[in-house]
Amino acid sequence: MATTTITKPETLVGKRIRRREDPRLITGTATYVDDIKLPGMYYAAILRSPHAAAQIKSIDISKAKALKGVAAVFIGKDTETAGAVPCAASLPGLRVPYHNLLALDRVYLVGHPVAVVVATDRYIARDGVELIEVDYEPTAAVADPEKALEPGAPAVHPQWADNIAYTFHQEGGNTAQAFAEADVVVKQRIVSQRVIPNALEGRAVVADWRAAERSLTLFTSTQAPHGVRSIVAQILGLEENRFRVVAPEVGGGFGSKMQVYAEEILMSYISMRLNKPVKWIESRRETALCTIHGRGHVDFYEIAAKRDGTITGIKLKIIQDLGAYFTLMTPAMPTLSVMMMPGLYRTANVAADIVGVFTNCTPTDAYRGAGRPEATHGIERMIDMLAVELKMDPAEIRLKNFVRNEEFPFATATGLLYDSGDYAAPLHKAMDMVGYEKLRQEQAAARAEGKLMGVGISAYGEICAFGPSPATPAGGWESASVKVEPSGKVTALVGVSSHGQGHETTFAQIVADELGIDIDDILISHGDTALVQYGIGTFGSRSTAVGGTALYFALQELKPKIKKFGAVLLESDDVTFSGGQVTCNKTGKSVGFKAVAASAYRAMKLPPNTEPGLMATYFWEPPNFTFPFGAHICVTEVDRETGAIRLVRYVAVDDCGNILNPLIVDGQVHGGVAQGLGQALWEQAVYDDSGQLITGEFTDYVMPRAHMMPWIESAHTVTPSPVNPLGVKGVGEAGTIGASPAVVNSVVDALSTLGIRHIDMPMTPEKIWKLIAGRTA
Ligand code: MCN
Repeated sequence: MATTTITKPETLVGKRIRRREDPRLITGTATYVDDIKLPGMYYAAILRSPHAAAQIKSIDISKAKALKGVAAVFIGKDTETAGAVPCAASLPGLRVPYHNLLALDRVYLVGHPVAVVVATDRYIARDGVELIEVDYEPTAAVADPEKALEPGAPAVHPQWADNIAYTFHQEGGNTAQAFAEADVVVKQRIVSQRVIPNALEGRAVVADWRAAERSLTLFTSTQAPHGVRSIVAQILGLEENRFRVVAPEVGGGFGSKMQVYAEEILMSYISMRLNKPVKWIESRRETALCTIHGRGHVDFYEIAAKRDGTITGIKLKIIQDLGAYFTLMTPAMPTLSVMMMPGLYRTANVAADIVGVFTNCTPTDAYRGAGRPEATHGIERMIDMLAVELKMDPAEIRLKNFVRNEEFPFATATGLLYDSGDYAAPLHKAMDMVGYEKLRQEQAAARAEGKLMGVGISAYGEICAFGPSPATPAGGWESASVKVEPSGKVTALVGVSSHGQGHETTFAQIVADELGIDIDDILISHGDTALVQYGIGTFGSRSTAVGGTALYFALQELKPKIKKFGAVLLESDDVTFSGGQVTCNKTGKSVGFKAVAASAYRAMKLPPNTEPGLMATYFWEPPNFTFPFGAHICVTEVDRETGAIRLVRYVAVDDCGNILNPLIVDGQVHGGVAQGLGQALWEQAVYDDSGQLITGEFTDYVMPRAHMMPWIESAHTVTPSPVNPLGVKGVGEAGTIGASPAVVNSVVDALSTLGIRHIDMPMTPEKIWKLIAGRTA
């Protein structure tokens, strides 16, 4: 019975395997929500408020209802029983506004949904929207969080005149003493402006209620299908076991799709009311107005230090622009910034205050990095300013203050336990790559010629792999099942839900290595609650460290059973399983994985105390977060005449522990850097004083295009995490977190000869030109 087929001797983890999901994506044959067409399906379009703040005096839907092809029109009072958009974050004293699905008597932001028209096609639905007459009485609005705090500012929610949703204070060590004894204190107001997540695919929903079966299927472009199912089921009183949520192909999310949005609840509700499938597809304008925004910080930093550059204390006050309402995690975002405020530095004394402020704007929530880019931007700008003050090299001051290798695991002043690190290693590597000393000489020569050349460093750390369950509202574990078919084909069902990250490749690499089988025999399945055991979802760069580990443990559960079935086939009780073979240790005879799989299902002769079949499930609770880190260096040249910034070199050295797939990790870093550069240089959600979003289209909102990107030279150092057996940390957000301070530090360095010490983002040519013109004059 023994075979000698060696199917796969080499290991795949650590190799640059091309993404297995790409052929269907780049040939346009993948199935997105908008590709789903169901018999008798209706289409929905949403009327949204043109005002940032207004009373609704009346709504006349009669003309819309009379339009041929319109099946129904819903307004606020029709959907009152359908509940509200949920917020899962809780903080002491938090004021949570009731976030209704459709406006009742007031609107609180431009884009506030007012009515839904359901029709036989999407064009009729849009025409129906045009026919609704709403009598609004506009009231004063406020779109700037600092102005919202001024006495007499318009109240976003009339019941809370001060516009304050909450305040929060956290302190570690003795900041008062640190500042009292400091040789030098540097202060700066730093803005991390509001930006708009723009995934290639906007949000999209198809809801299909089958009354006879009491079942609902919701196809939605989400990062967390199980979370959507639990929350929508609770809101609408649905039975979770008859409610299937499917995330088909998801064209990016960047955090914005980890939410439960009004449209997901509304379409489910409408499908149930009409007993018909109904589809809603977001327009680009709706993305800008109605999907969450990111960042929205005004930060006030103070940093205390000794003359030798030792940082002794950090104080931070964050004014967080929350928007008019909360989505799932809105109020929690700046608390993540507070957690990461010491960055990679040893400082034992920190004090932070947050003021969460309502404005008549789109809610802010998790956008790639979620709180950590703001924290990194702040501390990395402050370190540079301190270096200028102390006339130290920005690399030297960082190296002096980094947590030292022997101090890990390192307890921070904000209550975290950094798992592992060698913070100097990526900085040294990045400095080697750019030829730091020579670069500074070139800069001196360029300056002598009157050129504006800058070198900017950022050293970032991030908290990711969310996370131990006590630290996450819906649980921080992850799950995986491994199912072996009789033919030896293997399906891994993972609770995380990839939407561009490449899990179908990296997770298959784990399976291939652990089972010693061909990667083509493996299917990674995710994003369908009817197929996959419960999972938490993909966000916070957690999928590999938490979901990948759950998968690893599910595979370990399976191995003893594979051995048992192999032992029966080999008629031996002394076998090993490796490289896809069960081998008898005495005779050297072996049997291949496929034969073992077949025998487990044929079950002619079962091993003692063993049931037929080959399947294992594992739910893994991580003991801690993981803390990746890295160093980016950006070289810029600024044109004196136009203010244009040229990105001359960009070096990114990241450490995400052991690397499963360097090709994918580089891709993640490149994409992340693009978003960080977008924030640093071009992107901004600009509201006018009346609360109109004036950068709500791609003509005004400048996304980085391919030709605007520099060549990114990426490299890695490897410091395994002790938190999980794979030794991995997250990388999905790293590029974004490291990028913005590297670029801003570089441009400020370029302009430092003109006496410029800080520039807020985005550093548009106009802003830079005005700064230069002001100094030159
Ligand atoms: N990886 C690896 N080795 C490591 C760490 C990660 O090979 N040591 C691989 C992973 O297996 C995975 C990818 O790198 O294929 C990212 O893994 P991870 O850091 O675990 O992050 P997640 O998979 O949890 O993805 C979430 C993260 C976040 S929070 C945002 S926001 C984000 C991002 O990933 N949004 C993205 N990357 C994105 N990429 C695309 N294309 N689209 C998005 O919306």
